[in-house]
Amino acid sequence: MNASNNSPIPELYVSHDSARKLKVEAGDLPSWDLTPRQMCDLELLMNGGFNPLKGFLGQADYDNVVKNMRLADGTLWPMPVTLDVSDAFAAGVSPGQDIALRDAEGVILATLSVSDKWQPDKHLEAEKVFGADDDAHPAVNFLHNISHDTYLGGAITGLQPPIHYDFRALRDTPNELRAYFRKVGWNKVVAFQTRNPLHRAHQELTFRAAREAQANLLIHPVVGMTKPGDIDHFTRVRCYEAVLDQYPSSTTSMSLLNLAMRMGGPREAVWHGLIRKNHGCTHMIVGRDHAGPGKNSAGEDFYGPYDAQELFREHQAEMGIEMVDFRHMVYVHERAQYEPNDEIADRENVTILNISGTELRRRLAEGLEIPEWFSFPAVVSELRKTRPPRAEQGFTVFFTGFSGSGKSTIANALMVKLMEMGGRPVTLLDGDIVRKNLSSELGFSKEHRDLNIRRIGYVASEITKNGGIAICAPIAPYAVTRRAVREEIESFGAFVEVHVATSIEECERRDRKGLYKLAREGKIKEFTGISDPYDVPANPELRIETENSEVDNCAHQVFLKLENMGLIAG
Ligand code: PPS
Repeated sequence: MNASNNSPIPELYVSHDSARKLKVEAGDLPSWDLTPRQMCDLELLMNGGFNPLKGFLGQADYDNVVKNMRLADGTLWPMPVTLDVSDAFAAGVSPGQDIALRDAEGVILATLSVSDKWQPDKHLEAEKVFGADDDAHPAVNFLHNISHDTYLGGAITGLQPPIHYDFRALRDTPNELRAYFRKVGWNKVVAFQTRNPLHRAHQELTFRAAREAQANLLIHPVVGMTKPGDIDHFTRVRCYEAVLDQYPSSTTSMSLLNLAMRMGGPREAVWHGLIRKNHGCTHMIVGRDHAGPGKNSAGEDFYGPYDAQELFREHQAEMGIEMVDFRHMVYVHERAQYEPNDEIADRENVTILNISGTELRRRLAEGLEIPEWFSFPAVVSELRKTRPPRAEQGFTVFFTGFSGSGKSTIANALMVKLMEMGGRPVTLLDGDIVRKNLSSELGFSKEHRDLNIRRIGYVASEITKNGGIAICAPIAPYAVTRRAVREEIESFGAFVEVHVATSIEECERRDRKGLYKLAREGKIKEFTGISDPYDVPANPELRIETENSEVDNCAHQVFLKLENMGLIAG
């Protein structure tokens, strides 16, 4: 399997002149505005990154990919690459028709000749592709709560690549990389896939891999979509550039990959292998817990730490790319070097050091030391810029509970305490205030409530990103929407969910605004707790019982929680 993967591969683009003509014609077609994930998928479809796919999967291919990791003709393909659209859009489109695919600004990037339209069995997709129908898996959550319900399949005609303004010189299509490898005579190339900054262990691992495979090295970080909460790609690319100085430039190169990861563990590893082969690589590094999604809702790992290596090994001959597998690398203090954990024969007599991802986040959050044996000073300094100690970051406190539960009162008291303390601007997004200023046209249907909460989430995420404190106090009855808001905010700072757990009976007894009476009389429809649902938060950061506590005491509990989480200096 040592032949190079350097020759050109097919793309789905038409010539420049045809594209110009087709674009004008496509202006009249029904058009779909691509979601961020679909933009990533389309780019890799068009540039050959997903070769041999010719478009978004049709139903027969989809069914076989889900069940057997293969297209309908038997070709190995582990990940459904599907175009999900809203029911309203789907209703106006039939197989046999062409549609235009546009980016967020409305630029037509491609047309799709629709061959299939169907409603997928998402439960089956979750079970088969991701191993469990559990929303704790980011891709399963995406499938059930973000993805639309109808899939369109069909061949793509590529008109132009998506436009990127960031790091343009560092992005390469498969054919650009293949041409580069031909030019510099790299016949064997080992790819390193990553969604994290590189530390010394990664450098050692990549050096070893290149040595083992006698190959050149391609650092191939994902800059499309990674796991919610990951370090943003701007910071990561600055970190990569800092580390690249440590590699010999004649044997190592870096290129950015606009992939939307699914965190699908073993299947994702095989997918990554096929994508790297398309990008001209002959080898790929698969380490411990490759593309791992974290813990399931029972607190256990979704996949075994080396399941991805096993599945890759099983299929590598067919894939045409070889795995360089690595066990966990740890630092051996006495020898001042990194070694694979399972190859340390004298482990009784040496000091083995390791800093996990969680421990690194803790040290950054608390402004603690990050030792030189673990990372490079330039990388640590970049990370400290984006992840200052928690007490200097923005955050959001998100109260949820029934109307009249005491959310607003506690939120106000908390705001005053935080303002007394000073240091960061504090904004209160109270349910009633928001409905007056941001959401005055909205009612209380599920759709409107979701829109209202998403607006609050958006504003809170901007405040958090810019180092302020946002205090939100809406009812926010739906767990799924609260989770979406949490994910949006957690990319910038902490999200502290506080369930104000006053019972509906007590809220009705208090009936401070006289609304419960009206709700009982049917004069207010869809009233939360009376005639509309409320999902009790399963794992809020804090749950407050208000029935036997003063407001000040409740606010103090939140204050202590914030202190305990390191968000305010003790
Ligand atoms: S939601 O579900 O989060 O969008 O609700 P929110 O924006 O917090 O608005 C809740 C306030 O609106 C009043 N109100 C109702 N609440 C619930 N259900 C219905 N149908 C309804 N109609 C009006 C109520 O006073 C809520 O105020 P709070 O501050 O929660 O008591």
